[in-house]
Amino acid sequence: MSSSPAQAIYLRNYQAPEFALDAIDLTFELDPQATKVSAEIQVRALGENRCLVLDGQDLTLLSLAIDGRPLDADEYQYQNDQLTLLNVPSAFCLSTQVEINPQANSALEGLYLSNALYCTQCEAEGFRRISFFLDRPDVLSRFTTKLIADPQHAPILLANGNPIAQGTLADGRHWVQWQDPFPKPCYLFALVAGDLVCIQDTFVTQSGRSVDLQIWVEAENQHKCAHAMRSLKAAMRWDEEVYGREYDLDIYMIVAVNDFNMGAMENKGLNIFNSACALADPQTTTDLGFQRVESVIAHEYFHNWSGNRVTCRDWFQLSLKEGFTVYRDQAFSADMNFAGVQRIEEVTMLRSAQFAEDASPTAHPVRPDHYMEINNFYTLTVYEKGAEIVRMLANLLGPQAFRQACDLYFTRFDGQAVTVEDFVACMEEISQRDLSQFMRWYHQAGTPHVQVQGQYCPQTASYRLDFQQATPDTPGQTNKQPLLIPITMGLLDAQGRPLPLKLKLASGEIQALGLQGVLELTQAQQSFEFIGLEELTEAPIPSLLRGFSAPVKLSFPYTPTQLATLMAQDTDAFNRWDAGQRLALDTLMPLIDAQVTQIDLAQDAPMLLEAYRALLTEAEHTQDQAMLASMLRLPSFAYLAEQYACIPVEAIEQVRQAMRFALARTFYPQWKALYQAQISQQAYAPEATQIAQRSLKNLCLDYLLALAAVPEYQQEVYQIALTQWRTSDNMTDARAALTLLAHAPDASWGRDPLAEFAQRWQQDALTMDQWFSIQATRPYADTLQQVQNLLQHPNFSLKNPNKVRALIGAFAQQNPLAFHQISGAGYAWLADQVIELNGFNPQIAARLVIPLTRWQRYQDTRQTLMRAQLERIQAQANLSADVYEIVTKALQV
Ligand code: B3K
Ligand code: ZN
Repeated sequence: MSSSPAQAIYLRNYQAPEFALDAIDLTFELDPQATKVSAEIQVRALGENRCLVLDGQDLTLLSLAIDGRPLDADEYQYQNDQLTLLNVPSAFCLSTQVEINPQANSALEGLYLSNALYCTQCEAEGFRRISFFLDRPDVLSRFTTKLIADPQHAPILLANGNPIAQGTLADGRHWVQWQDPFPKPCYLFALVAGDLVCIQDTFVTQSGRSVDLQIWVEAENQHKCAHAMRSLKAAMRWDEEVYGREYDLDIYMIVAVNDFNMGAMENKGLNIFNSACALADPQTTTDLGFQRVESVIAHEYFHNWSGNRVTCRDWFQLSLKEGFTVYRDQAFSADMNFAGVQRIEEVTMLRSAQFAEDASPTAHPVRPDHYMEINNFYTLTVYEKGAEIVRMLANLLGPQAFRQACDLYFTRFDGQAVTVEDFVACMEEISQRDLSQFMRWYHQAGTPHVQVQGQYCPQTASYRLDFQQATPDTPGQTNKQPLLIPITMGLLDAQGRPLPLKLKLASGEIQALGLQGVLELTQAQQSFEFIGLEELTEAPIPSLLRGFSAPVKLSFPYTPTQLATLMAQDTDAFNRWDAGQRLALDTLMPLIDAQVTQIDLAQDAPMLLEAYRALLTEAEHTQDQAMLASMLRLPSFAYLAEQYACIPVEAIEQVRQAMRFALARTFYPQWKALYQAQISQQAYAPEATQIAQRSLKNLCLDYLLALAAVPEYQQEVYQIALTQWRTSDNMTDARAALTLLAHAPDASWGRDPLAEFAQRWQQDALTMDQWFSIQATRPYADTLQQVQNLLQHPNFSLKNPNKVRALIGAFAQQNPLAFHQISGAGYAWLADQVIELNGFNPQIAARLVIPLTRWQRYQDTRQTLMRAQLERIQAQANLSADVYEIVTKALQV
């Protein structure tokens, strides 16, 4: 908890540092409760100012000297997290010694203990909890780090860079000294010490250098590292091939720790990972888990260039490294998996979760202009929408020019701390385009709405598309300006055949675009006219926003028949899927509005019925199970909720379940046959084809279990799920079956399997997280009571962020019926947890409170109840800046 009151920091007040800290030589004498940190810092004044103000938080100052001369008490001040040194020389060596208590550090920021392991997390502002320093990303220093520890407790001592010396002291403690040759901001500093084992490999870079790859874990996790290592090597090769980027040190280390606030951290040469994002084995990890490991390993590796070699000038520029790096890891994952489905998954998340953030009290631009607590800005907007911005740039420039612009960026700014403008300037320079309007994507919060109408004119054989764009107001931002929105598109005839695009320009000139083009929307209203459509007898079908070419909500008055044609025929996989989503929304939303409890497909959903029939008829012959599974999946609760200003919680859930039930019943033989056709005798491997097959199989199982309460199907579907649970050799299938059993209306179905799971995995913390999540997401109101009981379970701990996410996070974010129960009990319980967490881990507390901040989206009773909980939290003494900022924003609107 910060001792100073929370105050906003503004981008417009940025000032360059007045001192350079060229080098820092650190010595850690590690001790659980009293670690001594000595630092020798080479300081150099850059201007006239001789008053040096360093950051430092919760540090016990032991000694302070300038060029070896200890300072008198009147020569410095340490208060409000700042150490002020008056009248310093223009260049000098500052020696500091402080004491810190890693064991008492439950915020998991700075140096802390995870079980018996010392580890650090310094981004964004954790280094100030380790040593006095200029804790800002635009101060780059060369780091040397000496670690001293008891060899019994900490036989392994790791830090950034290369090991340069080691030895043993007279008192029996051992030490290792590390040196990082690359100047870096202190947020990339890391150390790890403890009893670890290592999986080793080597990678030969494109220029022929050999790099040692090491993954460090606790001994019991040694068998779970192969996938991370494979992923790392694939990422290293990919970055060489696609971006020409080579790794720069002789050693690359990854450490997995159990207690970690986020997924992982890209510390130079020493990545620290949440074990959930590094460890994987078929017995305990689902396909999704394997894919997450692959993408997070790649993400952190890619940061070595997009983030570390070229870093951020200030924290407002966070998306400069995060948006770009997410874009890079998405492109990597698309190359490793099925690209179409990969894109569908990215957009699904963006449209349900990031769009919701954009429409909430915590909405903010991809580059925010102020913050109280920077940790609150590691958001979907900064990461995922930031990645969409880079994707638009890549598409606007085309692959060659984009690569050249990236080369220019990496070369020009190597070793520097830069801004979003610097990045976009490289794009401008290479493409010779003016991207000043495009920059609005970084400044304006909110999701743009694009409304499109089509006008077909048989007389002139032309088709005109009329576009309107508008971005809604967001807190603190009104009157948004038009954006440059790239619309990748094509036209289809009524039979679904692609039509050549001949665009009539304002000059009267005709531009032939081939079968696909990109329309650049720049104005609030704009029209595009296509000519030469003499062959047509009726209006063409526009396929708009292919590949989701811009992060917008696009509407077009499609008829159900047009959507069915797009679903079946469009050349763009994403739009085939999205046409299905549109058809499903158009079908489900009127049923939700009517609050129906039963659906007669022939009457209530004739086109959707036909679409499913067509998909299931072709299913047997499909080569693309991944795509088929995506096409057959109904829109999620979250995506449906996003369509409503006021979310009808029960009606959405009721209609989704009724539709699932109706589809299950109508196509029961097809689901069963398709399910059986996907059962494979192959040994489990987390590779794309198998993953696709399992996702289709488990989707079929999901439909089958929709009939769990129907007497004539009950026994059969129960046996199918139970058999899968009992016989599967991998967690993907086991978890899918267990979830469906545990979520069945008859609670007895899940009882034994859940007990068996706990019995088998109680020693395995990560695996037990899944057990907590499955129970937290049972879609019944009485789940709250069960979740309350689970808080007391011996495997649960509020101190472990993974557990908090698995139980409390899953309940609040993935169990709408139970969380939003009209009594308000779900809200009150969440608030209790937030208040407790605020006391020891503000970052996690601030994440957890988010569902309550979305109160505006629910009906009055819920609004009142949610606000009451926010007010209760706000009234707490000792509220952290993290929670204070979020709660205040939520109550201000
Ligand atoms: N850069 C880190 C996130 C740090 C979060 C600090 N609260 C992980 C990543 O995005 O790669
Ligand atoms: Zn990142």
